[in-house]
Amino acid sequence: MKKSLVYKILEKNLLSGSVIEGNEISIKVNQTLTQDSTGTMVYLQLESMGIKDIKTDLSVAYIDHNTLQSGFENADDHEFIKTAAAKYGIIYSKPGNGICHQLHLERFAKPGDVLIGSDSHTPTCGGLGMISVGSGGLDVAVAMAKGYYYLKAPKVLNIELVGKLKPWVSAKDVILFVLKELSVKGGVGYVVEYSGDGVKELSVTDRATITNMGAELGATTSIFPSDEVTKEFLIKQGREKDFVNMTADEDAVYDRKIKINLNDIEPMTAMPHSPDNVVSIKDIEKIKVDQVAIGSCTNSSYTDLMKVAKILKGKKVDPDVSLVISPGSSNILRMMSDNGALGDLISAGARILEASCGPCIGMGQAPKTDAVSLRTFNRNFKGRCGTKSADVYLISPETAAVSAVAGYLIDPSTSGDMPVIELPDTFDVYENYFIYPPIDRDGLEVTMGPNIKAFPINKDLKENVKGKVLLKTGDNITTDDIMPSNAKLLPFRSNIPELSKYCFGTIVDDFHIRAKENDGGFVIGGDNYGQGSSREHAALVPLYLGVKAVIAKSFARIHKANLINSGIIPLVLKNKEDYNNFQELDEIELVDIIESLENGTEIELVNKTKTPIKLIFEGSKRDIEILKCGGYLNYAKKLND
Ligand code: MIC
Ligand code: SF4
Repeated sequence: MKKSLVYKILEKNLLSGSVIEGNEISIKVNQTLTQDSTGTMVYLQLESMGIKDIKTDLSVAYIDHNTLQSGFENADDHEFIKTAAAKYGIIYSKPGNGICHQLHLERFAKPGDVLIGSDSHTPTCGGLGMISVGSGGLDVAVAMAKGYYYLKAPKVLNIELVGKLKPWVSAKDVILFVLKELSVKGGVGYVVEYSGDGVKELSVTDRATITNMGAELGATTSIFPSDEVTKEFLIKQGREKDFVNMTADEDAVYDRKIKINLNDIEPMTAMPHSPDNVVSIKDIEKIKVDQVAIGSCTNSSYTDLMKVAKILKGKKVDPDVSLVISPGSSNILRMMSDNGALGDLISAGARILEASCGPCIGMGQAPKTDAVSLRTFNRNFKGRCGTKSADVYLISPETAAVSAVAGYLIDPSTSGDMPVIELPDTFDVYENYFIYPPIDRDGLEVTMGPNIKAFPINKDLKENVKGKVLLKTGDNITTDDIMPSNAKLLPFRSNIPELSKYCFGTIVDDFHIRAKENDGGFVIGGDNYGQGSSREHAALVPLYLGVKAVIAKSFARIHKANLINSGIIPLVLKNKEDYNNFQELDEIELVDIIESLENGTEIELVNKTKTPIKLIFEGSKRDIEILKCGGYLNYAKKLND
């Protein structure tokens, strides 16, 4: 059978199982990445595994999220990660070096290899022909400790790109267009594989913008072939030796195919409050803008920021607009400083931040009350920017720059000639923000500040599980809803008890109180429960508060894996209409759950006042063993005993 690129790489790295759609397989992991806000948990978990050396070819610990040190907490987390990196043989990327995905693409990503990262936007490196999957921190710790990763062999959705983008239309508009077509759950269960003549029209960083936001489709990952464009990118980064040509077989077999003519795409925006709420900008009324934020792992490449600098050169940011720019990497910032583009940004009135996630994760720059904020980022969930009443629109860097000058959200294609960016022959890479692990690591220990607390561990699953419905949520609940993340809360990523006070904070203020008063209980969700980030805090905090199971119409991939790893049972309603039969504080019981899980039969839920409801567990035999042990760490311990 003619193979997709995805299946070729999975087969190359296969450790167990057979790569047939729907089968559970394990694959060899070549590289891992962590960032600091998920990384503290990862390295605590790695510590608990008692290993000496990691099993990957390369692992990198980036510090890019919690870079605002308003107290000792973040600085302590950085120190912990730095010492853990040295102890286990991991490369440490200092704060200020840039955003993990942009840096990994520039410095380490390799076509044909497998990367697992504790961040949902790890698929960015798919732009370079690599299988790069975002996962919960524990899966990354296991990948480092054991060298493998388990996943369900995915369905493959082929997006064939033909034609050429019109002036002022860019890669961001392409992925917004795809989101409009497929929605935030359209990619669940799939890897998206791009092909077609249109691919060669896109640079590696354009491709990375597209694979980055495949996370917003709910896809396991997205991938582009590795071709001459990839080779040229690697040569400029001084990494020609990493190049391998990787493409799908001609006439490869796919589970679903879509064809997109790049020429049909217009400048787009995702309107509040979902990345799939997409329209063509020309079809909406002019909107007055208060803030424009440029950067994030989606749009902070050299080309993106140079386009912005060219548009702003000699112009002035509108008096009512705050324009803030966070570059993707220190090298990009340095190059723009050397070639004068940084001066053009500053002269126009832009606020320049350090190379980091910055406003994308609410690390400062929360807009004013009721503000309209245009962002080149990837998520516009309500409240994520730090201001609940703000409206965030996702747009391309071109649209951002033109709108910052105009003071309104406008279609950039009415703005005359589009800037063309010439890439330098070399990116003149330098290494001063990377700390490589010492060769002799004997006797090295980690440093843990007072803010770093132990993480909760579950107990063995019981045959019957009962409790009250603590919360009933709607569809597309995000991990930003379950465990909000902002400048105030990020310092507590290694302090679950403190974080727990804010659980489900965008929906209710008192979830932690409800949970304590009722000795834990259940959460009821709608479709696509847990979409968004990879943060396992969205499972660890509910675990700490005694949540036993989440019952939903359907789940997002990474969050479901995080629930299982924490020993919280994700259960799907057999009949979606039964969602209407739950009310908060209903007393419910899961009956004979272990027996049903083992026999693969439906699980009966008894609701004291109503007729029983049928639930389904959608997972592998291994997942069931993990749940029976009360989570992955207990399971791994039992395997070792
Ligand atoms: C995000 O963009 O939501 C984050 C912050 O990068 C998260 C990780 C986290 O919560 O630490 C993600 O995307 O996985
Ligand atoms: Fe950082 Fe934002 Fe990218 Fe998450 S989405 S990794 S917060 S830049």
